[in-house]
Amino acid sequence: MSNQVTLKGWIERVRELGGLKFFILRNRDGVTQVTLKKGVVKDELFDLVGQMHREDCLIVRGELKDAKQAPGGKELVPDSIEVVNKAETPLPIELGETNKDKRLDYRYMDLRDHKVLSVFKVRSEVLRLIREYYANEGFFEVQTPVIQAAGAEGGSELFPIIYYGKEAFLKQSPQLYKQMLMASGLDKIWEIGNAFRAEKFHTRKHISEITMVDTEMAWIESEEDVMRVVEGLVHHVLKGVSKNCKDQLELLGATVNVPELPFPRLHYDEVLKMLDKEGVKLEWGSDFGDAEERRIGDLLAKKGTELYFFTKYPSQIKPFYVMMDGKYSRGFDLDFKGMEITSGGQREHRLDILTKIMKSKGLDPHKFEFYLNAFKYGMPAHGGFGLGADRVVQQILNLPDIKEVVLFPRTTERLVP
Ligand code: AMO
Repeated sequence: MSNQVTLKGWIERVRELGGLKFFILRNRDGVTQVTLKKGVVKDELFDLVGQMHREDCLIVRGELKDAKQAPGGKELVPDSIEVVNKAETPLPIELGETNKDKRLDYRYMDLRDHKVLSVFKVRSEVLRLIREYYANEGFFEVQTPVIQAAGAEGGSELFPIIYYGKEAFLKQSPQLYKQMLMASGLDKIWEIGNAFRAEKFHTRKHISEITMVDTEMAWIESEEDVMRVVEGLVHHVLKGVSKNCKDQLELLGATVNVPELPFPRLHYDEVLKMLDKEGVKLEWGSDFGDAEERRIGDLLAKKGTELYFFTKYPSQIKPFYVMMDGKYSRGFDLDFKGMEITSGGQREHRLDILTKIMKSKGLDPHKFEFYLNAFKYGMPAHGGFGLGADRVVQQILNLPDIKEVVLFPRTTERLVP
């Protein structure tokens, strides 16, 4: 039975052996060998191969036949070849280029490397699974403004813009808006969007434009209710990736371990003790830095634990909107293999206390009137979290740099392309 196919893709390699010519065509699914034997295919097609260069893009129609010696055990014998567009020579980068900056400068070429493409196939599946989870659990998807009048996560990390002659800022997080919605009846919401952080760090896990997944839910009893959603979401994602991305994981040499539920909860004080035993002295009230996070990650990895919450953070290091019970807060973080991927908690919903905490943290409540007003007319107890989608993908694939999972990363050095 004839097996007529149409393949659209780029030339990876051309080879000529006298009366036999081959080229390898690459597309989103893999590579296919196209074989042209003089006398079997039309002369004009045979001659065309001599003018072909790597990365020209073509549409090839013909018969797909079994061929033991060809990659994937099949070869295409063409009836027609349409040259859609030719590639200039020399190429700006080679497949598998190792200079990261150059790769990012020519990202569209870099992505033709199937290993790089696989990272973004996994990323796409992670985001699809996130959507699926929220739909299954009855959350409303919302969009909050990117142009905002105030930030919620501390003033230093904002990107100012000029908005009709006034100063405004790019969204640092949907925090204030998702909380205001808790007074609305949209009582379980989620959002995916870009958030902007003017962070001048050069680390494995910081970029200036991130993809954030945010959740907020009303009528909760405590931060436990929120943590159950976080772990349910991350579990759903890892289970789905391990099932649906087998080829990509194999190509990238990554193994996904589906975690058991519930994830361990480690009290902040307990983490300090674990670090102390390791000879790492941290004063009560300090936040964990990258070194401490990695240390804890290594300790837990020995027990086969890759995902774990840090709970009961000191009130002094959590933002104003987190509910405080004296010196401990109801804020938590979720770490994945030694890296924070989420922070969240129960929020303070009592206006008088919230205003007091804001003042004690040096914030001017008048600047947040639009937000505080929402607490005057029946604001239920609520909580939520923000999950860095880029870091989730990075840790699933064990990649050393977050820029590997972002198509066009924004950093202090990168604005183009
Ligand atoms: P936070 O500021 O901790 O919390 O951000 C939440 C998650 O977003 C990711 N993230 C980043 N990823 C890469 N580069 C960055 N510069 C960066 N900054 C943050 C991390 C982090 O855990 N409003 C709160 C969340 C909440 O309480 O609902 C917030 O934004 O994975």
